[in-house]
Amino acid sequence: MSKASACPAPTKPNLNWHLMHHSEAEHDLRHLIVDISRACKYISYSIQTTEAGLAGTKNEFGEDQLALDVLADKEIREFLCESGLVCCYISEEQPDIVELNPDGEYSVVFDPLDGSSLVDANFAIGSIFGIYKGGDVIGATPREQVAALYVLYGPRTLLVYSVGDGKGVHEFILNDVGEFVLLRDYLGIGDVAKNYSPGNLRAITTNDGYKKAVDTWLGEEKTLRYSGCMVADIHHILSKGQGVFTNVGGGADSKYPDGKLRHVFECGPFAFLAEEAGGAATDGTTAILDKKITAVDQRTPLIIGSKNDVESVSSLVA
Ligand code: AHM
Ligand code: MG
Repeated sequence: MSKASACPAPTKPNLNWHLMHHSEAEHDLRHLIVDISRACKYISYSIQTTEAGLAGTKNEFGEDQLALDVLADKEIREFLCESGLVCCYISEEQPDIVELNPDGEYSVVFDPLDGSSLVDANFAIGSIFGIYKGGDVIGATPREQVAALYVLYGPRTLLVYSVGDGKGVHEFILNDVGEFVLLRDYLGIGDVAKNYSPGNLRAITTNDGYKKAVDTWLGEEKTLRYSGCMVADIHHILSKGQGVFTNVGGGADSKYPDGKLRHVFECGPFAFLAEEAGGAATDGTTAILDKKITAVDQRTPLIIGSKNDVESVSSLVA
């Protein structure tokens, strides 16, 4: 007679259970991801309860920091410290690599609150994370990430993570008792985009290839989906199972010669998730996952989403 397990699979798997039993993440990596998710619960609460205003300080790029940017950065730092698992981190809100526990085996790269200028308009915003083993993120490539995740603070708070290696990309929802529970597993990105999401659109005045790409999308009558928060815009692709998101440069004399987005903590984590979901991410010539990280503030063009469209836009803008 076979024995009945005393611990059957839960009807609603939570993040910790999923990391343990589905993704079979190493003990410490699982704890680190859960600790990051705990920080994001506080951020989610702060967004709902804190009045959005300027903190009166500037980040390393000279941009005004919002009170919520600073708060989110602090909340994440506290949980990374508490975990004891992190030797250093790179944050959009910090000018340099921040050293934490010298014995910590992981590095974390993050944008604490992406799209925070949209807070007053009550648009969706998000947090982005990439996790590396060891302390040498500069000189590494994003393919060396051992996990990537983001949290989207919209009408609902969602968390999407992957540990790569064919284990898939999975979506969780923050429920009323403060638990991230599985909403959809194995998010996938099909090869053909019906939706397009054109960031740094000002670049079409000087980047002919980008203009051609946008004209093509218009001619094909694709559907525009652009909110101004890459977390929301790329989540749209993962959620609908297709789409293409771009943020490319406008040439040497333009405001953003290499596009607006940062390689290490914005593009790298999303490239990891997109490839795992069956999509692609490139700067036009090199896969984002294979592009070396040279500096904390390195920017890169990004074309991400459905493979066929990523390829056709790349051939125009490369
Ligand atoms: P942020 O990290 O300062 O919020 O900037 C990044 C954001 C992305 O989320 C978004 O895709 C992009 O900036 C929008 O830029 P633009 O308004 O120029 O299209
Ligand atoms: Mg950002």
